[in-house]
Amino acid sequence: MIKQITGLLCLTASIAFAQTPPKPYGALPAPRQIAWHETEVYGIMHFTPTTFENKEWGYGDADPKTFNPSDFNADQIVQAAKAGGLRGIVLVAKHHDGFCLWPTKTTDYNITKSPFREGKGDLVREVADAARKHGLKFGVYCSPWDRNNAKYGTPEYIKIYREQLRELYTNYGDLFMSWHDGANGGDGYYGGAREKRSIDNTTYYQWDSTWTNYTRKLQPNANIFSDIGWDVRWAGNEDGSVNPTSWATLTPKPSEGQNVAVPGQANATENPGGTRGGKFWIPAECDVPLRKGWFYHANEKPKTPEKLFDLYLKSVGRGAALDLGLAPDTRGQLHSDDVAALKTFGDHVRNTFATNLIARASSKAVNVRGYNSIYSAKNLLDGKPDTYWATDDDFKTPEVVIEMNQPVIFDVISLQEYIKLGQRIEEFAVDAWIGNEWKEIYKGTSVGAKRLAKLDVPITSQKVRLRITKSPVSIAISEFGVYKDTE
Ligand code: FUL
Ligand code: CA
Repeated sequence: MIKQITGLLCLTASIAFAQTPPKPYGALPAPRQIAWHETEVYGIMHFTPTTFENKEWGYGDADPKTFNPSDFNADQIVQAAKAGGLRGIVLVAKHHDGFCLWPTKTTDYNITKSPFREGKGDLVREVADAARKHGLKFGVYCSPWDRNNAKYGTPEYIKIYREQLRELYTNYGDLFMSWHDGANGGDGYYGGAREKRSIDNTTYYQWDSTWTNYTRKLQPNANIFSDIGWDVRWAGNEDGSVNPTSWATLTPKPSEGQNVAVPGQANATENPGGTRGGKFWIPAECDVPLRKGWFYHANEKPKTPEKLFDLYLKSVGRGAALDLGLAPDTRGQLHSDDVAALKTFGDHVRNTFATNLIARASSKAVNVRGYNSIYSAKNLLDGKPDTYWATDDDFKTPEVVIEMNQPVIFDVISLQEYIKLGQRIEEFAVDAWIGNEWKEIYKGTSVGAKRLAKLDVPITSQKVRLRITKSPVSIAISEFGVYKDTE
């Protein structure tokens, strides 16, 4: 009798305990980063006097009058981006040439000195408005290296740069990204000096105080992108992909001989793969131009939609984001080739992922946390990112079998962890029931926000099995799906 009561008490206690959500594991994403993960694909737009000079890096000496688009149309650009499935636009408000696309008070080298809208234009405003009108997020990139500014290299320039950020942060609504690149110093016009200026980028820009006192204060929802985060890290290349194993966490490291890691002066060798168990949640952004260069050049062509889909799988499908460079031509619009490539790519993604072929299937998991339906394996198939399958603390390598009413044909697998509880899974496998036995069809590592796998050949099967094969803690998986690539 006593034994029975104790047993009962233990059972009740363990149920009550197990009904609490799993304890978070490792570094966690901030709410602004969770919103960023949902963006998945966005664009970065380069359009300055450099476009009209047909260069990639303007020297900073172009007459502002060269900035003279014949038919600028922010709607055309944003609509093409939207058709491509892009959910945000980062505008290069100032590139290395120093030309400001908004009527800044910090320098005369700006749009009001150009013929654009008879000197009354504000291109940042036009792109921000168009983005919001079509439901896209908006962000900015203001280059710290400024090849036009006479003060570049002196402490005064830092005040100017911060004031430029302040203008951009306070006049254009809520930003989803503040993009900071690492290109620094070197030769330039510098107010007519035409010389080489080098700065010590470990100290000169004082990123910590700029990000703390300007970015965080004025745009708390903006994700800071740079080689080292703070919110989103550079992928370590400009090819549009990260490693097949890529963790959302990173411990930024200084480059050799330095003691601080800063943009442009960090040891980015770990950036494509991240750091397992890294100190901070800093997922990767894969920035890659739609064409060859970041700026428009008539002799270049956009990437094919097939190539873009492949990059999508190697960025978004590895827990990162895809940031596609958009380069308006001298009219101030995207070339019809770019519009077509974006549309076909967008359709490809939309059509492929339109229906999870196992959405209506039944699921049988070896374990559900506390026998509680809140954590049921059904949550894997409901299309809702906020519901998840979780197991008891000691079930670190569980499996779940999904069974359909009839066989389905698929060649893409999708898996998403419930990242609010951290990146937990280290290895997993997917099997299909083929010819009366389980056959392993895919083996993967890091999952995080999303893992997509394209199989070499389509599989026909009525049953699939997901096996978590390595995890330091119990699992929390929000979505599992199989799809047929529409090509
Ligand atoms: C780089 C820059 O140097 C390129 O010109 C471009 O703006 C790219 C997006 O970032 O660091
Ligand atoms: Ca779900």
